[in-house]
Amino acid sequence: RFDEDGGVGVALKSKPQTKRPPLYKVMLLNDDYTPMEFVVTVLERFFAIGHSHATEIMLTVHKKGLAVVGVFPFEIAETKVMQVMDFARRHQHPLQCTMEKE
Ligand code: TYC
Repeated sequence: RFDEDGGVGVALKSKPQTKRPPLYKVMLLNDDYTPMEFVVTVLERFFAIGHSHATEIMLTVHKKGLAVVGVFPFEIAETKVMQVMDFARRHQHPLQCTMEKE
């Protein structure tokens, strides 16, 4: 029995519900003015990264231009970006922190 819906084409198929919430990469961008030690402090304070690894990440940003510093659900990523941007602004450094869907 064809065309039981009278040709309207009602979509009945549903996807298997296996979706996880989207994750967002939080990135630091290089600039010429923010002191290296300030960037290390940001990574320690807002991303709970130890001093040695924080120094490595900071140097990666310095050399490559940017680095992913963490991957989080939207609201956490958004909060990290706001905290870092506010901290940098309060210290009058041009450090930029952005997020991007993974
Ligand atoms: N390039 C900066 C300097 O030479 C250091 C720096 C590293 C700045 C990482 C920003 O996200 C950054 N002082």
